[in-house]
Amino acid sequence: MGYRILTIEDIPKFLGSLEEMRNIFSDFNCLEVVEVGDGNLNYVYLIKNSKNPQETVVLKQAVPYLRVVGESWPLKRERMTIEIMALQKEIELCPEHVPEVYYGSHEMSLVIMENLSSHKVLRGEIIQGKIFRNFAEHITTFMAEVLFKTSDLYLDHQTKKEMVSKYINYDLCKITEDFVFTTPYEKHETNVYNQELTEEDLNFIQQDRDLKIAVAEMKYKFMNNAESLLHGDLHIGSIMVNENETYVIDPEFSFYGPMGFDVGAVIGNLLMSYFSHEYRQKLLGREPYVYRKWLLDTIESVWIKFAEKFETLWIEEQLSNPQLAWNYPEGEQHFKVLRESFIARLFSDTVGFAACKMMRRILGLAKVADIAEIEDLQERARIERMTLKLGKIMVIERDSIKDIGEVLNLAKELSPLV
Ligand code: SR1
Ligand code: MG
Repeated sequence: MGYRILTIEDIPKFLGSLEEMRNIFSDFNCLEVVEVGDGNLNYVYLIKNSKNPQETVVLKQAVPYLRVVGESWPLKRERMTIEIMALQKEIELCPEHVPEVYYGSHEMSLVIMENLSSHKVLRGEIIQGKIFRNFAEHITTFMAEVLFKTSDLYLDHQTKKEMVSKYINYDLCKITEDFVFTTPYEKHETNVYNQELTEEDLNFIQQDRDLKIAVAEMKYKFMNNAESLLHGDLHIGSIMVNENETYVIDPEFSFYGPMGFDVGAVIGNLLMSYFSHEYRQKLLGREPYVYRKWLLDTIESVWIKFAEKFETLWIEEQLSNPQLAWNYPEGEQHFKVLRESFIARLFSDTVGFAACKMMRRILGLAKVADIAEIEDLQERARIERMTLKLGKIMVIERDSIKDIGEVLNLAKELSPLV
């Protein structure tokens, strides 16, 4: 079967032709298909048996262009091959936080997976001011398991190098290199700004020596530090939640890169949510304190729990597989020093990448709804300026910021928690 772009009308027949769907659907004549994707890249459909809505799947297909722009922006559909492989690896390492995959076709560039029908996209839920008490616990388990167990700290030398080459993702890495690390920091035709931002606001980022150098350093790290298999786009729109469960979706940007890029994505997005809720909680008719405190506590927990879980996995790995390297009287202490310096460097990367992820959402092409959908453009610009200021400090000062508490204090200086 050659590649073809499926339409809503085609999908029931296509599903009916798949052996794997016979375990899911009892009847292919009553399938309801709705297009649900509002992402930038792909088409996503929700399919249900109208007579038995428990029988349901999600189908995601990559087209040979960027969905949000159209055929004028070609993008190889083979990105789905990476997404399918990344989902399979994540399921192997952390099945409790990844949707089940029922069928994947590299030829058709599509994947059919579990419909998380009782879960919603975290960004939308946060915009509405909902609290998820288990989120930090869950997302840190996912990140620690996947980032540790795909790194050289866990894999043997050959497997790791084979993985690096298997997950080469030229096209989507180029999107990140351009839209996270390049165009937002220059005058570029693809940038989109709130009209209330002034030339001075733009130059504050686009013409500052220290910032330009710091962002260039982060870009080089992104392109050269093949540490672990990353999700590659772990913003809060790539996470689905309900009160009890958390699922990570959409790993099409997956590749071998620096671990701090994923951790920074989560933290940078939550910092933007914190700023946006200075305004949003008032819109919802609430005092902002409780919700914004939960956001700050969550950011703190994301770093602290991630670092603890990552270190625990490393210690367990050493105990199960003791290396001669630390097998001498002071070896345990020396191993501890290595772990501390590794995690301090990972923290600096996390802060630097979080900063880039924040600034790009204000000045670059792709926005976050938390801020971009604030209708009062002056209020939006006020929140955007805070985001730019914090991003600038974080990326320039990333090596001297000592802990996550200091990041939160900087956020609170720009937008007091009251
Ligand atoms: C042109 S694509 C823009 C962004 O959408 C994705 O979610 C990634 O974040 C990418 O940078
Ligand atoms: Mg995505």
